[in-house]
Parts: sequence; structure tokens; C-alpha cells
Amino acid sequence: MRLLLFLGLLCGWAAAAPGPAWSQPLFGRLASPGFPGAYANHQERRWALTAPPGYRLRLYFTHFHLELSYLCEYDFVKLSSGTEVLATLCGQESTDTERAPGNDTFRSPGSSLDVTFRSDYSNEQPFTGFEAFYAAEDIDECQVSPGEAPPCDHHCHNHLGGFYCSCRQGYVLHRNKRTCSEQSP
Ligand SMILES: [Ca+2]
Ligand SMILES: [Ca+2]
Repeated sequence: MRLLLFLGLLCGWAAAAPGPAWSQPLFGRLASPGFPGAYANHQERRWALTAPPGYRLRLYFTHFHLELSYLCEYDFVKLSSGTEVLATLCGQESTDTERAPGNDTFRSPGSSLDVTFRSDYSNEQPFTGFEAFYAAEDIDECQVSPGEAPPCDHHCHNHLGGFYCSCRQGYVLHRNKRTCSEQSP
């Protein structure tokens, strides 16, 4: 019985691993309501995108045409991850105070990305909205920003969905799979 339970857990774990078993799409397309036609007033759409563990989401726009307003308060596309706002976008081209996506590629810091589209009660002219594409991509855990502690004592090896550490000759990897200590003679 215990063995069966263990096997069941193992299978459950395998099913949760990235790959075809991941229940959410690994890539897709988003567009404003009515695209490529003009979007209506009073629209609000939210897409909660999730990548498998060890992956993040990359998103870019192939079309962007929203009403421009100061600090994008009227109509906007907002990219956020949890409570962190990655970008608030509006207009057609970036100005001193507003940002349009242009050819930028946006990446979520973790595995989730929320995309919100909102239009207010009016438009001075028809605006055709946006079209965007997203895909899950592996996080390279071995690449850390300057000043950040590297994940491995010695060597870091990135792979799809994770990473692992190894040690220089004469050292062994600690049970925490990160630290290297000198091999005892
Ligand atoms: Ca508007
Ligand atoms: Ca990785």
C-alpha cells in the first residue's frame, strides 16, 4: 500500500514536470477586443499567464495603437507580475511621460505574467488596439546580475526548467546541492 502511494506520488510529480503535461499553453496570442477592428469603450480584459516552474514568460507586441493620455490613465495595457508593475503602455510611440512597447520584449521576473487591457468611456478617434504573442522560456539561473550571489559555489549548469551545480576537482558537492567542500583525504 505504501509502495503504491509512493508510486502515485512519483507519477503525480512526473505529471507536474514541464512538458506536454503542463496544463496551460506554453505560448499564445493576445489581442484587444474586436482586433484588428477598433476597440470599444469601457473594455476591461485580463489574462493571467503562467509558465511551468523554472520558466518565465516572454511577450512582445506585433501591433499597438491605443489612445494616448497623460501617464496612460485613459486606455492602457498593463503588464504585471504579482504586485510588481512591469510596464504601463499606451499611445503609439513613447513620449517623455508615456511608454509604447515598440520593438521591446518583456520578460516576467518569475513564472507568472498578468496582462490587463482597459479602455475608458471615450475615444477621440478609432484606435485598433493591440496584438501580442507570448511564450514560456527557460530561466537561466546561472546568469545573475552583478552584486547578486551566484547560485553555485563553483560551476553552474543551466538546463530547461532548472539548473544544477558541480565542483572543481578535489571538492565534493554538499547535500544542499550548491556548496562545494574540500574532499577529505
Ligand atoms: Ca479611450
Ligand atoms: Ca534553467
